[in-house]
Amino acid sequence: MTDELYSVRMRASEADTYVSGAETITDREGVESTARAMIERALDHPRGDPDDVVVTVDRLAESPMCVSALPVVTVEADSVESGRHVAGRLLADAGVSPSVVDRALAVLGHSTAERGAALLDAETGKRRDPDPERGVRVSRLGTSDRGDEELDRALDAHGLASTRIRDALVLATKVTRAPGVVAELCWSDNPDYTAGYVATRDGYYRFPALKAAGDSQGGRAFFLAPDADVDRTVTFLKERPVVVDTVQSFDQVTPSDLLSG
Ligand code: WAQ
Ligand code: MG
Repeated sequence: MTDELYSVRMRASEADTYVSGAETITDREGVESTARAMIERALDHPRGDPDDVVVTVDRLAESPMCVSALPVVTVEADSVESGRHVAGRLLADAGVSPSVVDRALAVLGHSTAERGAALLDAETGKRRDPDPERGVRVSRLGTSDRGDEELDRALDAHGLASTRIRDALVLATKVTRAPGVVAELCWSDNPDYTAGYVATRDGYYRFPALKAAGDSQGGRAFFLAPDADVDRTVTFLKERPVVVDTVQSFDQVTPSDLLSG
């Protein structure tokens, strides 16, 4: 990447309701094509017909932190129940108390069209984000040229070539680097997309289904250590540029592989 890097981000809304958003980091040369692609995606979004599309371009004031993508582990759970059970176990292992896991499942199961993630205290389940109506939007994240190539090659080799998976892996990689964050839980609000994941500092654990097909509720929850400094966490998530530069392992496991461990 050249020295001059830009954050390009987009948010689209319809009658003040969030429809879609996207964010990436690119060099000077990529700014225009990136912005154009984001606008096209926004105007053509299955969730709505936005009347307001805002694209923000700003030059990064600091060079990005280069990181390796989390190891990817696909958990071959054959039902939503089994997937959620294993997901809960992984979250518990990362320090999220069982009642907070239930709380998070309920939060994701009842939210549509939120632009950001819910920040939950891992011990009490209390919302810690400053504006719970909107959640916290992670920004200033992307891939380097090398990260791009490595991700393409690895995702393709494992039958995971999809922008959605790639974006989620990059986001989860940044989120689990944030000071104070112990884990993330996510599934899409797209009714056609049932897969979801748990991310911890150890890996990106994906499940074929964390919700039923046709369900248009989904979102993201980030779990915070009880002693986390929320301002620091939020500043990192929104402001600190992070790019994925390399990849790690890609594995497949069964639920019993994880539960017996
Ligand atoms: N920062 C914080 N929250 C976000 C962001 C962001 N940059 N982008 C999306 N969200 C939240 C927001 O509440 C969305 O409504 C919700 O996440 C879901 O977003 O490996 O596609 O883009 O196959 O629908 C998981 C991939 C895909 C699993 C998740 O999420 C896999 C996905 P979506
Ligand atoms: Mg998205």
